[in-house]
Amino acid sequence: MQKIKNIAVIAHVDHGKTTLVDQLLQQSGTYADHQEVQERAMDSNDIEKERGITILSKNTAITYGDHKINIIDTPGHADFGGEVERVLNMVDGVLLLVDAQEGVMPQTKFVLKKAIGFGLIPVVVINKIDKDGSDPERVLDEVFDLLVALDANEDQLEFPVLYAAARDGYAKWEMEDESKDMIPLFDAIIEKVPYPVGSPENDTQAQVFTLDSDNFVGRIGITRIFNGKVKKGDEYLLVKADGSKTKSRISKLIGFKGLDRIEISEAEAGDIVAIAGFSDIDVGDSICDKSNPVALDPMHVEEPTLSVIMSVNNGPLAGQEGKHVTSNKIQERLEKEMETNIAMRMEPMGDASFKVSGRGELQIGILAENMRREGFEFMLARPEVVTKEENGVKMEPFEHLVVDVPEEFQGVAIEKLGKRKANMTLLTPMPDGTIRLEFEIPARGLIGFRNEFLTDTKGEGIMNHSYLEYRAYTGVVVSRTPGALVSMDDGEAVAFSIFNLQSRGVMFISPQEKVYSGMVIGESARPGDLDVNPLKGKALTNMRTSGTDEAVKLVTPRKITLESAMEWIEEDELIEITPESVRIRKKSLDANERKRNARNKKNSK
Ligand SMILES: Nc1nc2c(ncn2[C@@H]2O[C@H](COP(=O)(O)OP(=O)(O)OP(=O)(O)O)[C@@H](O)[C@H]2O)c(=O)[nH]1
Ligand SMILES: [Mg+2]
Repeated sequence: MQKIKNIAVIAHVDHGKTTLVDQLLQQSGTYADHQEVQERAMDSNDIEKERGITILSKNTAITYGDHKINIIDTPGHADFGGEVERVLNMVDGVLLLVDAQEGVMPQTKFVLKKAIGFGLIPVVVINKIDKDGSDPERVLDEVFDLLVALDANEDQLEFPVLYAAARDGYAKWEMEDESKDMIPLFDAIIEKVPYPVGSPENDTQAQVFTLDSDNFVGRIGITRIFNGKVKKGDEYLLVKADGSKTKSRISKLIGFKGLDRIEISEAEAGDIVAIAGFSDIDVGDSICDKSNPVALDPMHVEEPTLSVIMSVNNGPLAGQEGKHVTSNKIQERLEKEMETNIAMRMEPMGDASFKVSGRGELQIGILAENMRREGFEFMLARPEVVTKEENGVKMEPFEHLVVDVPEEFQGVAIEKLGKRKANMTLLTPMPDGTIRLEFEIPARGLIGFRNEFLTDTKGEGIMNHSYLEYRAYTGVVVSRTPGALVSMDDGEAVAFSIFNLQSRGVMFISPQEKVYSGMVIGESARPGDLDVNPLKGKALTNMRTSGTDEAVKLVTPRKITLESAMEWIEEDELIEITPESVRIRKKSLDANERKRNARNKKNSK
């Protein structure tokens, strides 16, 4: 029987997980000579590469001495917390990375809490010790205090600690040790992470934690084998969360080696392999012995906290840029997403619209971004938090928020967050002269806050947040103050009128861009919406003769991205998303109707 270790690498965003996995792949000699590999090799999909963040958990395998180590790299961003939760039950240990300067951050708490909940003993890796301002001892204290606060047991409090610079390829047991290579970390994994329990002699039990597909064999489930063996060509039972069972034969069995996948004929308890042959295989399903099927516990992840209504584009420019524009197509795509993404939910709302729920704006935004790249066209409304009722009390999600600001911005940060119903729990002066403020805040209060915060702190503030728990609803939270500049005509925007409108606020559009009545073309400098005309040209003769046209200098418009739009829009606005454009519009395109609605709203208050 092969000696196997299964680990997940977990941490707050950017603390160096994927970079560490690079080095483990590199230094274990997993790559073939001359194999060309990119930096952060595990971040393999397009959006991950573009943004330099991990979105999906992915597994790889290396050989170290006589051991096989299966490693799962996980995302650190709070919105993808479900990706961490779904893999923690598949491993027997975790490497918890903590940035030696930033220390324990909101998502460090979230992932460690989950790991502790699964009974795992973390191997703590204090990373980026090369950084100026790093303070490994302070960070170690923070980790210890956190474990105590999380009610860790005695074994867990005895966690091993290493100091590392993943980027520079070394880890060591003591700060004084020589900075050489990753061998101390390999040794820590071998010594400190327990072997898988379960036996190849038992009846087969395996669980799917990732779904994949292959043009030739169809759906593939990446599974952890907990007991028994799986053999190519043999028949097994697939047991779903609802208890339904289907019998099928394994048509292809795939093993992992570095970035490669290799066909194998058999694998046994403790290992992680990919299985093809079950046409309706889903994340969380069990693959069991056909005569004695004992299903594994279905996966549990935290419920979504944020939802957005996605609907068919019905604006004047609808259908011009997208390939898939119908309600049926959108529904099909969303249903497919829900099969693999166990942290998201989708609910048809009638009226060609769907409620899509997830952990945050980024998670929903990435789904929308993937869809537009696939040729979809649709609209999104303002994100709303998912409230629920407990014993007759309305509850809403709260987040743990940490902001780091230069001292001079401390006041404005506290003031603005106060308006958003944040409750300050901690104020810590940091060694680099900045102030760290910690808050508990309703998730609602964070919608649209990032932009304002960056402006208020002249781009120097850093904010991080992560899901805390549901608490009683807190009443009204302030939202965007500036109004919208709304086009009152259809056509192509004209440079000269954009120039004239610049004094009214910040423009979102450039000359020649298509606009329509009811489309938002800029942010007004004042509260309250303003109907404006971006099509009003100057008579041509004038243009040629006046000479003053030299002065028509246009300010670069603010670029509307999917996520900035999600942060920015109000309840009466929508985002129109196509493969080529992201536009903001009023829900009601008719100016008179908008005025009527506004009046009614005011009267009802
Ligand atoms: N100075 C320094 N920078 C590092 C070190 N390790 C990683 N980085 C840098 O930190 C940044 C983030 O690294 P990643 O490996 O993508 O971090 P991650 O934890 O995988 O990020 P997410 O998956 O998005 O949560 C990159 O710019 C790395 O080059 C280190 O030891 N020292
Ligand atoms: Mg990563």
